[in-house]
Amino acid sequence: MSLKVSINGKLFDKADAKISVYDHGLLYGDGVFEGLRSYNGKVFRLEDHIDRLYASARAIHLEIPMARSELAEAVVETLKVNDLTDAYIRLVVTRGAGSLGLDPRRTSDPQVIIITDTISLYPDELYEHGLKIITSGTIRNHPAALNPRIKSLNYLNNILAKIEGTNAGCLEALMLNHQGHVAECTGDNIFIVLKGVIHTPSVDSGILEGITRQAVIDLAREIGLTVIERTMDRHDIYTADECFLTGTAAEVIPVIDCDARPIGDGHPGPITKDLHHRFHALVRGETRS
Ligand code: PXG
Repeated sequence: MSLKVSINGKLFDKADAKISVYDHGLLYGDGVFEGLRSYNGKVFRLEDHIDRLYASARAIHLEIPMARSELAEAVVETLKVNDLTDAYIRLVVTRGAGSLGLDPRRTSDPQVIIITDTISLYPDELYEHGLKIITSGTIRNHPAALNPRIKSLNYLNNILAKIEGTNAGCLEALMLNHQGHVAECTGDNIFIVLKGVIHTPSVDSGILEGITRQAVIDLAREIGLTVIERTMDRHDIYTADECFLTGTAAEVIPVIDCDARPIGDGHPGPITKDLHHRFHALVRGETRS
């Protein structure tokens, strides 16, 4: 059976799920998206992702032609018809087809796309031994140009940084903001542990407010750890005891090396491992049938 893709509430076979070449999503990266995950047939923090999608759309003056509840139901329905339990879900809303000019008033039909598919994960080995990252020369978007809080279809900065990473043999790359402070990785938020305290770049560092990031901050505080959201520099990464990344695909993954400098003792740390397990338990608990 071929996978079904939902476009504007209608299901199409994957091969027939198509968008106009005049769509401003394609012509200009004019649209927004979300990446979600389901476990055991249930979507983790669906409402949070829907909220962030509508906020991103709001921020780019794009009205999603569907109620939130309708979209949430369509996500669940698409998972169900595809008989997927542990899946990756991509929501995309484009500005729709228009003329070959920038003016969004010439577009008429925003496209609401729901793709559900199998998820490709980091190899298990990396959770055990940790990830090496490098700092990319490509900075995160200047917030006054395109606010990183918006999950827009314009992800070229992150893709260029990702290429720098993979060319250097690293699966993730650290991105700084326009002031040279640490922002985040190309598709993951970053945390460090120093003397038992957790630090992560604040929202005003120019980051996407990750849903996994928030879940991990809440978990850490629940077990009595202090979490500080602040301006961070690479110095903080280089001198940390532990470092880890959070994201929908990655969950919680240890970082053991940045720019060829070992972090701490060069092995995943105890707080990172504990939070990884606790995050798993949280996800299992929230997605139990
Ligand atoms: N920063 C950036 C720039 C992201 O794109 C995150 C942080 C983590 O946010 P969440 O809400 O997922 O904890 C993201 C999310 C993919 C993929 O296909 C990327 C993300 C999420 C899911 C899949 O590479 N990035």
